[in-house]
Amino acid sequence: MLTKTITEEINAAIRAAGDIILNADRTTETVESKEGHANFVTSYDKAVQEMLKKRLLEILPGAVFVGEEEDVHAQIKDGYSFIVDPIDGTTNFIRDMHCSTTSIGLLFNGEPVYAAIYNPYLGELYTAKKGEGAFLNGQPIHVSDKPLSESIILFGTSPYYPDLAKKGFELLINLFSRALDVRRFGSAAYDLCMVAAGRAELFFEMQLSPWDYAAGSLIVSEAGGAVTQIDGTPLSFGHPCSVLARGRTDEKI
Ligand code: 2AM
Ligand code: CA
Repeated sequence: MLTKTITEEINAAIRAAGDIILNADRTTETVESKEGHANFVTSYDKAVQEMLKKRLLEILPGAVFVGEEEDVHAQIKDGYSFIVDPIDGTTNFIRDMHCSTTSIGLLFNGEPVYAAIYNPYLGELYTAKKGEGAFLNGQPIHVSDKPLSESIILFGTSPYYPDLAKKGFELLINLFSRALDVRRFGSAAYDLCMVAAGRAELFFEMQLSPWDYAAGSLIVSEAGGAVTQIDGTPLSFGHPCSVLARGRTDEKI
């Protein structure tokens, strides 16, 4: 049973992650390249993950913990699983662009039941509990119902998958020609929060990993939106897939 104490403790842990990000000493930061193009990890991604793993497993002992920066990723299974991105928007963090988030998704039997995404630069904590709505700093949020012609489109470029990146730009130019404008933040978790809060109408990326969208997908759906793969099939939380999030589903994209 997901008690208020448990969700409050998760919120406290994600705020502590934000403190680490805000207090990062850039002179001692180390940056390593991971597999593929434009894929980095810093000592702070690892430090935040280590702190969260310890705290979250104290909150729910026995839960599976899946963290982006682990060498081997655990498989989600029945019961509780945390899916965590310690810093979503690592390239922004390295460049000091002040647009990165921490993302914690809590799954029960493979489906998200609680989500928290924190943008420490703005002090914005987005949360959602299955069946109880989505919130920004405790205030209810809702997706926008603006038509495509009045929409802000968010997207990720998938720089690490060149073939997919090209397809993504083709879809982007198609949408751009029918929408108000486009934006690219560099943190998929934050993009999903923007859609949930009705600040943007649509987000897509050709391939993301479960830690990028496990929490954000629940926040969008609890805010009244829909999140699927780009072809409309359900998201997968066990392996990477494309992501399409939007407030309205009555217009063909
Ligand atoms: P990250 O900053 O945690 O790595 C940018 O397009 C979005 O894609 C960010 O949310 C980024 O998360 C994520 N991302 C970066 N590298 C990725 C990879 N190799 N596979 C999937 N998503 C990735
Ligand atoms: Ca990350």
